[in-house]
Amino acid sequence: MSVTVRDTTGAAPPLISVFSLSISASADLRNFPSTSYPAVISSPLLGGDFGPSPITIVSIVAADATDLNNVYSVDDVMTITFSQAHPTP
Ligand SMILES: [Ca+2]
Repeated sequence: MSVTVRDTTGAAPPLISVFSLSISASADLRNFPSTSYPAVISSPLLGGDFGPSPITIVSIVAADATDLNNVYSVDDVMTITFSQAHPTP
């Protein structure tokens, strides 16, 4: 069985190495013709990946607005621009 995601509206993404599935007896999953008790199953953790990220780094710009020296120092700012919006950790 495979499940293809058609609409992710309102859903949180399943996390690789965290997400798993369970089937409870109330689902009444059995062989056919039915000779077994309902299956009670827990899957291993989700493996694989959802494809490579399309996000790239467009630029990295250093700035020193406070002491205006030409060395890496306190309060220097590096601005990293990505190719698209992304969730922040
Ligand atoms: Ca500096």
